[in-house]
Parts: sequence; structure tokens; C-alpha cells
Amino acid sequence: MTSQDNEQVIRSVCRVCHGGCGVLVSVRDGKVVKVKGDPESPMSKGWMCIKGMSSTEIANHPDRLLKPLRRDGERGSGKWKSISWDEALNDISHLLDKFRQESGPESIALGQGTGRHHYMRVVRFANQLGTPNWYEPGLAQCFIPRITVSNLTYGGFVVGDYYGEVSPKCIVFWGHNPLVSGPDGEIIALVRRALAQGALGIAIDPRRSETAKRCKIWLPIRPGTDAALALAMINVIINENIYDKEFVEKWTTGFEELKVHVASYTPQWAEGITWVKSSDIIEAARTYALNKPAVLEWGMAIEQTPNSLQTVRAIAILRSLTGNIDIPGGDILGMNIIRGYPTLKEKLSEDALKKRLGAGQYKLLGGWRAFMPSAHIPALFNAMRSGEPYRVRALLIFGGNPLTTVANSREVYESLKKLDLLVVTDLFMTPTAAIADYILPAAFWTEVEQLIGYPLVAENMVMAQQKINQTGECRQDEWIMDELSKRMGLPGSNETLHDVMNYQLEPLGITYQELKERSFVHPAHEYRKYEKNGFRTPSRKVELYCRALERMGYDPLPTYKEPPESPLQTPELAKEFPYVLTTGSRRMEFFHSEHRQIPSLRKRRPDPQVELHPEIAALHGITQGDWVIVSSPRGSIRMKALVTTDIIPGVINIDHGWWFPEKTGPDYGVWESNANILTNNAPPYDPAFGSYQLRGLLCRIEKETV
Ligand SMILES: Nc1nc2c(c(=O)[nH]1)N[C@H]1C(S)=C(S)[C@@H](COP(=O)(O)OP(=O)(O)OC[C@H]3O[C@@H](n4cnc5c(=O)[nH]c(N)nc54)[C@H](O)[C@@H]3O)O[C@H]1N2
Ligand SMILES: Nc1nc2c(c(=O)[nH]1)N[C@H]1C(S)=C(S)[C@@H](COP(=O)(O)OP(=O)(O)OC[C@H]3O[C@@H](n4cnc5c(=O)[nH]c(N)nc54)[C@H](O)[C@@H]3O)O[C@H]1N2
Ligand code: SF4
Ligand SMILES: [Mo]
Repeated sequence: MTSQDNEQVIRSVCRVCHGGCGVLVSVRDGKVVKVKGDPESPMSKGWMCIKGMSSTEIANHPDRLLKPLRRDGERGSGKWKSISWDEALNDISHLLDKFRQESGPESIALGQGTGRHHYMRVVRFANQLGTPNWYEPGLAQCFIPRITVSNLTYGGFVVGDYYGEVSPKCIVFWGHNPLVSGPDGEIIALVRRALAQGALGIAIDPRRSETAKRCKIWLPIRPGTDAALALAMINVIINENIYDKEFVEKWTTGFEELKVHVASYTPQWAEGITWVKSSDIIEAARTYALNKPAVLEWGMAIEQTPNSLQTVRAIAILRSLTGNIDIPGGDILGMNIIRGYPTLKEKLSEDALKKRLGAGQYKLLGGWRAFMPSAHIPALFNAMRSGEPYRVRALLIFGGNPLTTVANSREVYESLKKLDLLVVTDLFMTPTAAIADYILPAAFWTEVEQLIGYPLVAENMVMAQQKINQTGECRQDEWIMDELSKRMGLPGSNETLHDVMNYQLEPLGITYQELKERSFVHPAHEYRKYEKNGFRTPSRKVELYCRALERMGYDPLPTYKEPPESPLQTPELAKEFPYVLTTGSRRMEFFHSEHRQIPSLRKRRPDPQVELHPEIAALHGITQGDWVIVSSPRGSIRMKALVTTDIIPGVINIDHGWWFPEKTGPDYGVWESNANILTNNAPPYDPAFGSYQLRGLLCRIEKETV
């Protein structure tokens, strides 16, 4: 910390996105006045993206919520009364106590957003309350399939090794665009460096994304068909004998079964399904297998499908066949240097476990083998709406905007309207907050104390976020949950935020206070950890054939299933909706539904965008910048056309997360350009995770007529 003219510079970690970039924050008179990349950060080395660079604008934005608000009229009337924290917390805790007594703890649900600093605190709060019902809009659609499959297949979570002495020779970007969406396991600057150092890139993406543009090979795939492509690549690597024989023999189980299983999944078979030329599939498989060390980056495009388990499994197997696990410059197993968060899961009763919505069916989402057991989103919102199998009466959301980020926004709206209590904690007013009973003002990342294990889930290093300033009466989410727990006398409510952080840091022999002084701890990476004790799977090997899955009633070897709504599966519907729709490709300027009110970011991307190929645009008389109506069997939205050859002709790509803070509430334009009006939350879901389909649906487009 340095001081000059009343200005202090304090080291912390940016969390405008999932976070991870080291930052030097300048504060003057209690206000953040400047942020700058920290050159000493071992991860980001001084780099920051434009969202992070806008932190000053976000922190000091005039629309920040500054005080707790209680509804003072009908829901959504826009009438609010400022109340004290004491009043808000007393009211809410009394209501929660009442619901628990009248309808059981499961009638209270908790919601949150993606990868925030308080993520695990929400899980703990659910366990303290005794409710099995919490959710986050990612989960089955984001990360849980990758983490779970990684654990089942290799006994741990893997991330690309951009951090050591050896740079990867090849990087596969599978439904992942880290040059825009990082950090999501990696940091943009490090991926860019690896590519600049000569790594051969292979992008598997229906769009020639920012990352695909830097790749040697682009496989333009039909959305939703990734498992077929992965199976064909396995087929090529085995048939051409270019797999890592020593690794496969010594460290895997089930190779012979896999070989037989994939024999019919030829590149020619996959071409008909994926629209990728078989010669390109063969070239990609060879390039990946023959250029070691290689990283295989997987994004959440492979999870937003009702075949998420088997898609992710097929891709996971590619890493094992090529022996790219836990080697320098390959995909490395996490070191998990800090202790797991004390979620108090032991406090959840047997009865509560049985009542977790959707858990009986989606065993890897909500059952005992699940990585982080949660409720199935469609089942939870259905219970709010219909009272089946029991009524969910209250929802407390800590940083989420489900009206824009959960599939089928209209049903989400109907569900939220049925609640007896909706509490939303956020930095800003949102369309979801606008229909709440209470709104609580959340602290921004410069106002928060927390640990950040990096990369998320792998936790190869740990950094300290520190409280630098205070805005209005904003409070860190953890504080709110701590205060509610204390008022309700819940188990674990005597443990403070610092107690929890110190417990997590214990294996490193330091406290949070000491970590703050050091900024980070980053031990040297230990490669090939499996050579000591084997992999952390039942066979101590990589499980190409997964018996655990078989025992749960799921296919032990990966399979392909056509998406339930697609040109091949529903050809009649495809006559009316002839294009394949994909949603949500990340944009540099925004984090999901956030930042539309931040002038410097919005200026760069003022309108919601649809990407389509010139051939399709011509068919519909659409030209660059026209407003276009995109429709699916669920509804229609308007978007501005970006006509580009960087997308497959038959595919339409739309932004997600759009609403318009500048418009009037309570809707703030959420029914105009919101991708989730078009998406589907109906079955079939992935049989293990319950994932629904956000990519690879059907749509049509037309020019808007005024
Ligand atoms: N169609 C479609 N839908 C998608 C996706 C897609 O690709 N396509 N992607 C899905 C995925 S992968 C995800 S992870 C979800 C994300 O879904 P969400 O997490 O719901 O999305 P966000 O807009 O990032 O966050 C919601 C709110 O959190 C607030 N916020 C930010 N920081 C804090 C904080 O520290 N505390 C509190 N209390 N509030 C805070 C923001 O102001 C914002 O209003 O969206 C999903 N929805
Ligand atoms: N700037 C910014 N960064 C973010 C986020 C954000 O909102 N903004 N969100 C964060 C979150 S929660 C997440 S989950 C990650 C997600 O980040 P990524 O995993 O990179 O996901 P996307 O950018 O949504 O999609 C990656 C690519 O998949 C392609 N794609 C679409 N459908 C398919 C398909 O069916 N198959 C294949 N193979 N490719 C397909 C898209 O064209 C896109 O280029 O980003 C994180 N980082
Ligand atoms: S990539 Fe994320 S952590 Fe890094 S500067 Fe941007 S918003 Fe902040
Ligand atoms: Mo996500």
C-alpha cells in the first residue's frame, strides 16, 4: 500500500467477471478513482480487460443501490421505501422463520449468479436454513458437467497449463472463446501469449470467433452436435494408431471397450451430423494427437444441451488418449491448495435431501454423487408456479437476474410473481429486482473481503480480495447471510467470514491477514501427480469406461443423441423454423445481463445483436444494421443484424442477457430482446445433469417492419 496526496494505492483482485486479474486500486476520500493492472500478479501480469478497466465507472455509478428498500405498493409498482438494515434483516428473518414453521425449510429457495465471491456462502446458507433448494443459472448449463466428468474420468478437475515453463504446442478451443470469455480457467493475455508463441489452434465453433480467427484450423460445427464430432475424433486417433500407447496402457481402463464402441463413429458418419467435412475432422484429430503437449479448452457450449453428460465425456476422453494430462504445457490437474469451503452440508437432514427438487432424477446435479448438489431449475420454478410437488414460497437471490438468464423468461416471470417473498440483493436495479418485495444493496468487488482460488475449482494459487472502500450502505453478500443466520439462530452462525477464510487457508499455514500482506500464494506446480498414487478414481486410472456411471444407470461409454429440437429430429418444425439457433456467445463489454448502464461499455456495443450469414440475410432482404425479428416456437425478439461470413449459413447466433436500464420499469425492456424468451426449459433434459437446451434450437428470422 502506498500513499500520495491523500491517495492510496491498494492491491486487490478484480471480480467484475469470475475474476482473477491482479489490480492496483487507487482510492481518494473513500472513492475508487483509478484501477490499473498489477504487473506483479503471477497470473495477469498487469493485463486487464475493458470491463475491469471500467471498475471506477461501475463502483461510482449514480444508479448503484445504496440502501435497503422495501416495497411500498403493489409488486412491480416501482414504489419503494428506504429502510434501515436492521428493519430489513428483522423483517426478512421473521418471514423466513414463519415459512420454515408453516411449510418446512424446503419452501424457502436460494438463488445466485455465476461464480461470484459469495458463491459457496449461499450453499452454506441453504444448508444452515435446512433447505435443499438452491440454484444458480449456470450449474447444469455451465461447469457442473465439466467438473463432474473430469472428476469421474481423471479424479480431479483439469485446466490448461499456461503458467509454467513449457508452452502448449497445440490448443483445441471446443465451444470456447477464451480471448473474449477468459478468465474462465485461463486468462486472456496468457492464451494470447501461447498462440503468439506458435501453438497450433483448433477452434470447434459455428462462428469464426475472436479465438477461431487466431487458429490454424476452424471446424464450423452445427450447434448441439459436439458429441458426434468428438466420437469421430476418437475413432481417427484409435484407428490411425496415433494415441499415446504408453499412457493408455499404463494409466487408463476400458480402452478395448472404447475401441469397439467407436468403430462405427467414422468421420463420414460425423460429417452428416455435424456439417464438418470429414477431411477436416481427420486433420484436426491428427493435429491434436501429434502435437504434444496440447491443451484442450472446453467451453460451456458443450453443456447447454440435453446430451451434456455424454458430450463432455467424449471430449474428456480425447485428453486421456493423447496422454495430455498433468504434463507441462498440457491439461493439468488442480492442486487445490486451500481447504474446501465449510458448507455445513452435514446439517441438511435426510428428509430435506429427499425433498431436493429434481435430485431423484438428475443424480449428478442433485444426488449424493453430485459435485455440489443443487435443485433442478425447471423443477424449482415449476414448484413456485404450480405448488407441485410442494409450494416454494420464498426466494432470496444474491446476485442473479433470472428474468434474463434462466430459460423461458415468461415462465420465470410467472413463477416469481407467485412467491410470497422475493428478496433480491444486487448492485443495481434490474427487471428481476423490480418485482421483488425487498432489495438489498450489494458491495462491489472493491468493497469486499474474500479469498480467490485460481483458476476456479483447480485452485493452484490463492489471492486476497480486500475491502478498499465503502459505498452508501452497501454490504458484502456474506455479511447479509451472516446477519440473517444470527437473527434466526441457525447452526454455524457464530463463525465469522474471517473464521471461514482462516480455516480454508490453514493448510498453507497463513491467515487472511497474512495473505493480504503477501497478496497471493502460488506454489510451484507439481506435474504428473498420478505417478505417486495413481488417479483419484476407483481404478486409480483414467476411466475411459466409467463403471460409476454404469452403476447409476448412465452409459459408461459416450454416445451421440440428436438434439430434441433440430432439423434432423423435428423436420416438420424445421419447415417453419429453418435455422439453427445458438445463444449467448460472450461479448467483451458485458458480463451476462450486466453493464448495459455503463456508458463506456454500452457505447461500444449499444444494441443486442444477431449474427447471420450474407446468404441468409439476402434471402430475407436483411442488410447490415437492420432490426430483425428472431422467432422460435416459444416467442419473438428484436435484434440488430450483424451480417458476416464468420458464421455457418444455416446458423443464427444471438446475444443473451439483454434488458434496457434506460427504459421504464418494472420491465426495463426485458421483453424486447431477451434471448431466453426463445429458449426452452421443457424436457427432455440431460438424464444425469438435467441440462436444458440453450444452443442448437430452431428459429426463423425476418426483417422488422415498422
Ligand atoms: N440463453 C442463454 N442464457 C444463459 C446463458 C447462455 O449462454 N445463453 N449462459 C448461462 C450461464 S453459463 C450463466 S453462468 C448465467 C449467468 O446468469 P446470472 O449470474 O444471473 O447473470 P449476471 O447478469 O452475471 O448476474 C446477475 C446480477 O448479479 C449482480 N451482481 C454482480 N456482482 C454482484 C455481487 O457481488 N453481489 C450481488 N448480490 N450481486 C451482484 C449483477 O448486477 C446482475 O444484476 O446465465 C445463463 N444464461
Ligand atoms: N466478457 C464476458 N466473459 C465471460 C462471461 C460474460 O458474460 N462476458 N460469462 C462467463 C461465464 S459464466 C461463462 S459460462 C463463460 C463462457 O464462455 P465460453 O465457454 O467461451 O462460452 P461462449 O462465449 O458463450 O461460447 C463459446 C463459443 O461457443 C460457440 N458455440 C455456440 N454454440 C455452440 C455449439 O453448439 N457447439 C460448439 N462447439 N460451439 C458453439 C459460440 O459461437 C462461441 O464462440 O464465459 C465467462 N466469461
Ligand atoms: S478479465 Fe475479468 S478479472 Fe480480468 S480485468 Fe476483466 S473483468 Fe476483471
Ligand atoms: Mo456460466
